[in-house]
Amino acid sequence: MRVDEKSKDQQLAKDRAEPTGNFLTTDQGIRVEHTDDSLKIGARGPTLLEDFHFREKITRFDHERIPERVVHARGAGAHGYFQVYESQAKYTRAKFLQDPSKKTPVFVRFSTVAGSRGSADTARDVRGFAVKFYTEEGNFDLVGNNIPVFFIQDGIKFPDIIHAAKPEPHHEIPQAQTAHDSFWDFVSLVPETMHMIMWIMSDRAIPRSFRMMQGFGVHTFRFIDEKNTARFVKFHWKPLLGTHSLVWDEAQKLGGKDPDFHRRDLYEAIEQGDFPEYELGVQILEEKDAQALGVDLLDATKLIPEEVAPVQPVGKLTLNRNPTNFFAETEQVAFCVANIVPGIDFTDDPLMQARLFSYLDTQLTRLGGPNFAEIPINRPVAPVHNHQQDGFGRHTSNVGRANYFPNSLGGGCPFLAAQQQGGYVHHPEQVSGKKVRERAASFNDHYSQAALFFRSLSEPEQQHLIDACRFELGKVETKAIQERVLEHFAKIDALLVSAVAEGLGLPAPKATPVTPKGPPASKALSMEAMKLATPPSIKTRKIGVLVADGVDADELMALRKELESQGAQLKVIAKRLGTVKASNGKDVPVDKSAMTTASVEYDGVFIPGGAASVATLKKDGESRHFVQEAYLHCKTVGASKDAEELLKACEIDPAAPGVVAGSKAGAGAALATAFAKALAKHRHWDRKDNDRVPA
Ligand code: HDE
Repeated sequence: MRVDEKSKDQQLAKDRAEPTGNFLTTDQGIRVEHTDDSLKIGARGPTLLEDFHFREKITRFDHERIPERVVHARGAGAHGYFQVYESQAKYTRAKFLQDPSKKTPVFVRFSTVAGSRGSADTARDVRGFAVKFYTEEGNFDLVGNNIPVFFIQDGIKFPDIIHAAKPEPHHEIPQAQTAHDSFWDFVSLVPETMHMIMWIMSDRAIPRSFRMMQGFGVHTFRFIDEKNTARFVKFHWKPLLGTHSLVWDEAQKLGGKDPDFHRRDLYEAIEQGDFPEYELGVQILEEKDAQALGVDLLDATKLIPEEVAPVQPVGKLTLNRNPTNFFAETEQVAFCVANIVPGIDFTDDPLMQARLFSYLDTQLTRLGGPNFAEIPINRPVAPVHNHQQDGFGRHTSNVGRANYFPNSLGGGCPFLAAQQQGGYVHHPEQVSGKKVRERAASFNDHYSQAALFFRSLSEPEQQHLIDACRFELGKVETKAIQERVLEHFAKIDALLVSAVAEGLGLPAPKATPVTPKGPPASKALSMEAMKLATPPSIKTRKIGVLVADGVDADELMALRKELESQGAQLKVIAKRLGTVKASNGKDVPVDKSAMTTASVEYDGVFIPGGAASVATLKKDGESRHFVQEAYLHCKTVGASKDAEELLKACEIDPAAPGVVAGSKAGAGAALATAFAKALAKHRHWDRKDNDRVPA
């Protein structure tokens, strides 16, 4: 069958209901003549049970909610397509990885893990990165995260870690955060969590955007080629916009000012045609080489450094369409690790094995029975024929009387497919051994890769990680838990343990850091190091421009021209909506009133000249706060020569890193170019006087 980029959309279109130009009806298609008053005996009399429209409307409302996901409840989705760069036949026979001219439709859902459905997007947390490929051979779900490792090694511990991370059971506090006793109690008692703890305390856990984070399949999978040769594979997604993060203060403020920050960012980018793109890459490991790696590929708390196995580019994912309806698509989508296609297979990773069971199981409750694969967003574009039947919400009306296999009454149909006909054949892995409840000795080293991660970070990244640990553990009330965590940190890194202990006011245990096996550091683990490797870009970045009456419109124009030519967005912010009067008498439209926005919603701030405008802003506390806060968050701050007065009022040195001031950078196009260049650095961590400036 021919599957292309449009296949899934065409299938979904059949279930779309378009109200425009149509009458209001009941669920039975009866046209409704009045929907504002219930049917009564007299205008002030009792309501009648026979009012079917009233009963139906209320009943349907009463049953609108379904259980939220037990984890990853908060999320946002998008449609798109995937295309390989060249055939991957040398590794896999999966059909969607063969033909570079083919676009396979996909649906992606990004999520946080711990918070409930209404929680804030910017909580410190792992992000889910789940991709459903609607391939011609059936659905393949790559249900990954934005962190390449996991907290635990065996899925039997998943309920424990999640119970510990979620709000505590007696008072259901705190929401969407791990800064509480029960989470750290578990962590302190389970050292296999240490590597993931490093990641989750790092800036990775507060991404700038879903469009700017990596994704990982986490587990080791298998690729199977046409000759049935199996190789280990690890999946990676790399965002083409680079990997960027927020700062913690910003993330916390955004939680209140715009709890939908990531959801909105994704939605708006797609609406504006700035389609998020991610490169799929694979690390391929020959089975015979696996032993020599020094880490067990079945241990999901470990990664394979890219220096050991490079990530080979495979293809590109483009997200180009927002869901039509959030509930129908993003909420009802059901990903399952067990959904794989010929050419891809599992491994014995005990975390993965638990997931193979859990997803379908949880969906039976969440989506109300066994027929959720028939919900439009979940339906494969590949044809489905089998003897599964009945149950709540069944849509398919199976034809004929032969609902069993084998049968002769139905002509033996549906019939079996041999491997050559696309039948899924499991990799015939050789296994033998005793039944035991044991952890493999090869899973034992819990500190080496935690140390590798910490040591691979740049100094500012390490400092952020230390601050995050001080924050999280600082909220823990039980001293013994803090002390136990420090004992683990002592085995990771001397700086880490001493700095965190200092913040907690506790004596640092003697550091006995492990020496990481393998490379001493890995560039791919540091976002700062990766930034140096990717061409700097300001594409899709948002710049807040502060103006008042008397602003220099020409400077504003020059800035707009430069930024927009590089794909960034400029938002004019003033005291009130409407327009401000520029110094040349023209009206400048205002995009946002200062009251409805904040510096945390922008990647940089610019103050154009115009003496009257600058004088007004200088007197205005809200404007000064905007500039100071952006500076504190290490964002690019730009000011025309006249506007440097405002910088002075904000105690900002015009010569500080990432401050682009007119007296040095010039005016008009020159200033705009210098500002864009500084913006492309994303943040300027080397500001020495940050603490001096209040935010
Ligand atoms: Fe999940 N996980 N998980 N998980 N997971 C779910 O399935 C589970 C794990 C991930 O946007 C649930 O339909 C177990 C690792 C994502 O809809 C549930 C274990 C990774 C999503 C479940 C893990 C993930 C989920 C809840 C340990 C990264 C959201 C609702 C063995 C590789 C998908 C649902 C979406 C969702 C179980 C560990 C990623 C309960 C038992 C490791 C992205 O089935």
